Amino acid sequence: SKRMSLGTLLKPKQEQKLQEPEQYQVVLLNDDYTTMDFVVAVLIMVFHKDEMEAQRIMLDVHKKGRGVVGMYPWDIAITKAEQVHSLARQSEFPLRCVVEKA
Ligand code: NFA
Repeated sequence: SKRMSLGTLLKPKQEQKLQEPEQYQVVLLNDDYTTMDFVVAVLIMVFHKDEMEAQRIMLDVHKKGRGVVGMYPWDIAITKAEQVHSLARQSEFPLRCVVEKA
């Protein structure tokens, strides 16, 4: 078929929307065995929450069964989930989190 010039097919660079990376939710799951203090410590260490925000998220997960801890690009979300599982395993807690498309 007849070929179009690239200039007609492509928008000028300045008009092209910057492609923001897709965001994924890291969701923390409640369980009956992981201590509240451990969950708060993980939220501070892995997700850089302050003490009050970490307490709020932990209690929300404790009451509701699950809760969004943060939104990140795929690679960062997966790495944070792995860090949570690694810390939990070292301390013999069953704490789990999952990564979900936002
Ligand atoms: N439900 C746990 C307890 O009562 C605390 C907890 C909160 C665990 C959030 C996992 C996630 N010790």
